[in-house]
Amino acid sequence: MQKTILVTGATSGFGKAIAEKFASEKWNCIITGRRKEKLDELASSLNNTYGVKVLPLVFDVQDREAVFNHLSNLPAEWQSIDVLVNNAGLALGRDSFDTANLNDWETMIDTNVKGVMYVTKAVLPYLTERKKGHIINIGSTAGKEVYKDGNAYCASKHAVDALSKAMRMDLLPYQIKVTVIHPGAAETEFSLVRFKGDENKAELVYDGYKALQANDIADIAYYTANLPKHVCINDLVVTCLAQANSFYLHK
Ligand code: NDP
Ligand code: 8X3
Repeated sequence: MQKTILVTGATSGFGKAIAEKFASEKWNCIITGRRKEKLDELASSLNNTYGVKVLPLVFDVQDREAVFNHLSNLPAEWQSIDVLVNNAGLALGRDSFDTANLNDWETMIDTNVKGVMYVTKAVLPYLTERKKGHIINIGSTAGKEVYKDGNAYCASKHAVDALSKAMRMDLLPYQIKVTVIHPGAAETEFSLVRFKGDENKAELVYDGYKALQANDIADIAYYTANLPKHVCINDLVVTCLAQANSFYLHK
């Protein structure tokens, strides 16, 4: 039977690559994001290229009501979700604790932490009812080590790490797998968003080494989602060859 994946933040970067990878393997896809045009474009492309069914849903994961409105009453044919990927997220700014912007902090916490909680809560009934499913959370090396000027972003990704552990324990009775993938530096729109459209600053992040690419994370997500029923990768840290951890990057 054809499987279904729901991936948040599918308008660019990891989320888009994950949707493309699973669609290429004939999974039907529920894709979400705020940028409707990009989402519709991806939906058509997946449908035309791979012949899979695609349901694009436009909402902001920070908006609790919107999350539940869109996800709680999915059409019956879309309720058998096999894999949920909590990927939507962002960093805003890279500033010292004393000068960082409070609005940036709130957006990161609301998106990266509360967004994951809202989406998971809204989707869980479909998984618990069937006693089956797999939640893949996208954390970060920033969720393993705090780096200078990373404050709230690192805190939000430490929260994703903690939430993943909590989900894994609490969902054991339902036979739901929980995997958290923690990537290091990866070349997506991430730095452009972090540095608020400053292309020079964003490009510098990936200058002088080969960073992870979005399709690397998509391949890993696909691998973790296709292991035997009794096998679950709990926690996976992945960096490019040039990076050892949050602190050591060889350029
Ligand atoms: P991108 O900026 O390329 O993609 C981020 C995605 O998240 C977009 O599709 C965006 O869609 C979506 N998104 C952001 N905010 C919201 C929101 N409030 N509501 C709904 N969707 C939202 O970055 P990446 O692909 O790199 O990032 C994906 C995840 O990976 C994030 O959680 C990030 O923290 C994490 N990560 C990234 C790393 C990197 O170096 N790139 C390394 C480690 C982890 P839209 O704008 O259309 O809403
Ligand atoms: C993104 C990787 O090092 O910019 O989560 O925090 S880093």
